[in-house]
Amino acid sequence: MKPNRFPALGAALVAAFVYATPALAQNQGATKAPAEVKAEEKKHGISQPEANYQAGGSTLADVKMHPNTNPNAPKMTEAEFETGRKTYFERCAGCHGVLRKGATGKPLTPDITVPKGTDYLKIFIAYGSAAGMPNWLTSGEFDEKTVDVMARYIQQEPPVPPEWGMAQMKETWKVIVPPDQRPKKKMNKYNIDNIFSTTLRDTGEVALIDGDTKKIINIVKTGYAVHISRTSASGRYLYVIGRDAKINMIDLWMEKPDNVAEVRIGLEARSVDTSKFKGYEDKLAIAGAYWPPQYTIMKGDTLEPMKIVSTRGMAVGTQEYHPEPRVASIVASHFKPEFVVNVKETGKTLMVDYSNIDALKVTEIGSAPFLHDGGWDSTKRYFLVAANQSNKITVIDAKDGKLQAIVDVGKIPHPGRGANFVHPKFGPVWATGHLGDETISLIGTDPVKNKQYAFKEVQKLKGQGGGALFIKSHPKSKHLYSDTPLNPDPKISQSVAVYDINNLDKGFTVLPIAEWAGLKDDGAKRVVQPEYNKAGDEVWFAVWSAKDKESALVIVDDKTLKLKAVIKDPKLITPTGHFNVYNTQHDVY
Ligand code: DHE
Repeated sequence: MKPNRFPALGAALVAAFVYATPALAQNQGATKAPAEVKAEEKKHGISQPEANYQAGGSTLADVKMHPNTNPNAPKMTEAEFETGRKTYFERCAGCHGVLRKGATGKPLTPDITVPKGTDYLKIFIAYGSAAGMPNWLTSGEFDEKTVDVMARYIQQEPPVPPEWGMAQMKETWKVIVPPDQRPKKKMNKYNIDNIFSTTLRDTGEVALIDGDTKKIINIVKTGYAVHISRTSASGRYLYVIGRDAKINMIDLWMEKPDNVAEVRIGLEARSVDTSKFKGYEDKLAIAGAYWPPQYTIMKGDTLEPMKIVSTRGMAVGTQEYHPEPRVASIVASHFKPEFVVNVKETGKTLMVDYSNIDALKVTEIGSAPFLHDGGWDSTKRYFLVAANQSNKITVIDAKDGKLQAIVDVGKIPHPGRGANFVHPKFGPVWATGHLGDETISLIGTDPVKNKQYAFKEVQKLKGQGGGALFIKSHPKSKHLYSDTPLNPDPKISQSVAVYDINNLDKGFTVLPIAEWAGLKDDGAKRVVQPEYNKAGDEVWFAVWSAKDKESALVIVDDKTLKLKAVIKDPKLITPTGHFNVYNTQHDVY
């Protein structure tokens, strides 16, 4: 099985990748008047960004599977089954699950779908539902034929993708430069602490950018639809994971930093991190997979897979078996030799003790389903993670290994790693924005000096609108930045809101980041992910347009809130996330 790469995919498939790619976004946002979009939202009871977020694409679309037909279901030709399968993994699996047992969307197994019948299912697929199902026909995403194929496809037995164990991992594991042939000291003049690793989503690459000179150091080939970068505890290595579950390890000491090892830990994945506890720096890496549902612990210097642990099991609350609980965010504890692994569908945070992986101890902390992304509080004792479809933030105490609190927030919290700052009234707080509404929730994080506010939502700020993905501040900054790249109104998706943290009641200032980029064409220009430089006096943003349009990075002077620099280069294709080496290494946000 060969992983398909974006260049080989058709425009429709590219558009299928969620949240919406800018290509899809233009379809849904820029070409429709905001009033029209609002009317649609009203009709369906969900916002467009939310629908896009729900309609997840999966790398499993290109994986060979045995066609399982069902004698009680309407007939399908082999070609129709394959179209249905591909479309399902491109559009539906993100919500309904690989095995169709339900995730954030409803279960779609034949025992449920066959009694409903083809005509009922066609209407549902065509027009959507207030509960969150997108209107695939009326939005123009599917034609009538596809609706018919999908209505019949979901009545067949779901095909099961292959497992991915040690043998498959070892086959894909490559040490490009063995540890003893790597530099003994830093061989370049770069200020490594201030290098940025920028995701070039649709080319399967990262751009390493010198934060001091704003020049591109290297464009490094990585996995397909690359997702995040994380830094090793020493700051020397960068680990990058693609949606195809390929991890690349980049050595920043090389004269020209580049890949030194790679491995595929599954067929679909989103998260990677490395051991940070004293005595274990750079020793181990960990990555979590969406499929198969498992996490893998690897050697930190070569990515040699050492231990694979399945996350299949019972969900919190219902205590029902879930066959595919996906691994969402992973962070390394600073208090213990532990990885904090957040499992989406079962709503469990696993504190994985890596001090002896042959006798692995895992503390399982149940909270709420659909754990997604999150970050540390300023002391790095508490990990705050969004249970996004549950509209809650779960707080894990990494020191005592227990659930500290579950905090109700707005609709579909999406913090990225969140933002820490000292509130003039409530003391240290951590902030998250939301995909489903315009609010920003501030949660108190200091149980010592501000006990009455600790782990409560102490304030709701009003932001520009829903569709927020990332929020950021810095210990040296007086500002809080919130993006809204998935808002259907281009004015909002192409700008950011900035708050003065000492004067939050004043509201926000809007920075027209996309306009400042001065791009020559009419791309979606979504402004994504504020990220500070090491000094905390600049904030970087990606202006994300489709693959065939110009994109850019825009850098703002944090003191004056004025434009400081624009980085443009034909090689900067679909930039999305960016990760400053020092801030990622030390969890500064
Ligand atoms: Fe992400 C983080 C999953 C779509 C940009 N994203 C994460 C994490 C998870 C996740 C589990 C936390 C990783 C961690 O901390 O260990 N993302 C998913 C999805 O399942 C989803 C919704 C659909 C998909 O098919 O992948 C999705 N993500 C996107 C995008 O469309 C974004 C905006 C653009 C892109 O590059 O694909 C996007 N996700 C990001 C970024 C982070 C991230 C930039 C890291 C934020 C940080 O500050 O650490």
